[in-house]
Amino acid sequence: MKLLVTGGAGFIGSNFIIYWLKNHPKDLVINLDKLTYAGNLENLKDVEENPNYRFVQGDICDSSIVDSTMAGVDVIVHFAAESHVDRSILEPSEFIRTNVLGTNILLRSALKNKIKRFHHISTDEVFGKLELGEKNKFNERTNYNPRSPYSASKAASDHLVRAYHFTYGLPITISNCSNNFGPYQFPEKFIPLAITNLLEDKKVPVYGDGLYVRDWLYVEDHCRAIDLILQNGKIGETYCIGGLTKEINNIEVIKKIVGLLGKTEGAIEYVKDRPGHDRRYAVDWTKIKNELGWEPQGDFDQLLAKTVDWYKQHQDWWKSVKNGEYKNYYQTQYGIK
Ligand code: NAD
Ligand code: TDX
Repeated sequence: MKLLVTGGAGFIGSNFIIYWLKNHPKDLVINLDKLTYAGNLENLKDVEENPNYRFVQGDICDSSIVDSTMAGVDVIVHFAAESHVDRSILEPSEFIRTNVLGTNILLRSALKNKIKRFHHISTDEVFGKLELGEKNKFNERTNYNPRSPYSASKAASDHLVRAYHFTYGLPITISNCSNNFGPYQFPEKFIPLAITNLLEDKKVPVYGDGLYVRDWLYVEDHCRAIDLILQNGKIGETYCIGGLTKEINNIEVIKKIVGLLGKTEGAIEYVKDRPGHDRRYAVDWTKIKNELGWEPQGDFDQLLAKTVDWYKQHQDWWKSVKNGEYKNYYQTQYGIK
């Protein structure tokens, strides 16, 4: 099988390529990535010599490169996106361009090239927010209610993917997952930001009261879920993918990381809240469990410790990332260096 992975130099995409080539060594994987600030070929060093892997640098908004890269491809796994909520609040335009227009270019080309399956990676954020203390979780029937420019752009892309299925018969599947964590996550996101700041003896900025809840999903569990969808997921269907954490808030996550690194809670710094900050996400993953036999493996504390350890062992990786453009972003976002 020949797979086209978009955004394969980012956090989840690179974990997915490494996972795929390990578990499906006969398949060919093409990675189409623009290499924005979030794309990093260092993530793929272990596979760059693999004859079944090929990298193409290109923008998903560029239809000529998309068309030429798609020739002969069986399956597309579409990760490429602008992915950080805070950056979408600072400047939404690039989110609309890549996440909406770029997805449309890929869909058009997928149709022309008679792709067998277009799998779209989306987020639980398209469903909006849940309240603390309510029992509800997001599932495949939850109405869309995105509240940030990022989630609005992802919602638009989900709608387009479904529209191509119903209007033109494009064979699609969609997955909406919760917050991922693990190796190679760009340190603008909460967990790697906290770990790397603490390793640099810097404070960890916590938005608002810190009582926001996310449903943490280990990236390898996510990759396994995508694998099962690609193999057995029904065309036209959506699958929600969630984690193992039960209502754990940001402060509790930080306290665990502080403990793992032998730091003190004095390193936690409450800062101005994110505008429109969604209070709680929680995903009901019954459908993918019942239909495809997926469930997250392991335990949050153990996987968080493994992730902290990875950042301790890979200081060169994140130190080179936390440079240049990152410093400007950090200054703008947090007002501190
Ligand atoms: P990331 O920001 O780490 O990586 C995004 C990748 O896409 C980068 O390699 C970047 O260079 C590439 N890219 C961006 N614009 C591009 C363009 N125009 N053309 C080609 N490549 C482009 O993102 P991530 O955290 O790995 O997320 C991957 C996907 O998963 C995204 O679609 C995101 O919305 C979704 N998602 C992420 C999470 C999470 O917790 N990280 C949770 C749910 C869903
Ligand atoms: O400095 C911070 N301080 C803080 O308190 C940052 C960066 C975040 N936070 C909070 C905001 C959230 O409540 O931590 C929580 C997690 O924040 P992010 O890591 O920015 O993730 P989130 O906004 O929840 O979105 C993530 O999960 C869904 C990904 O970035 C998205 O790509 C994905 O779709």
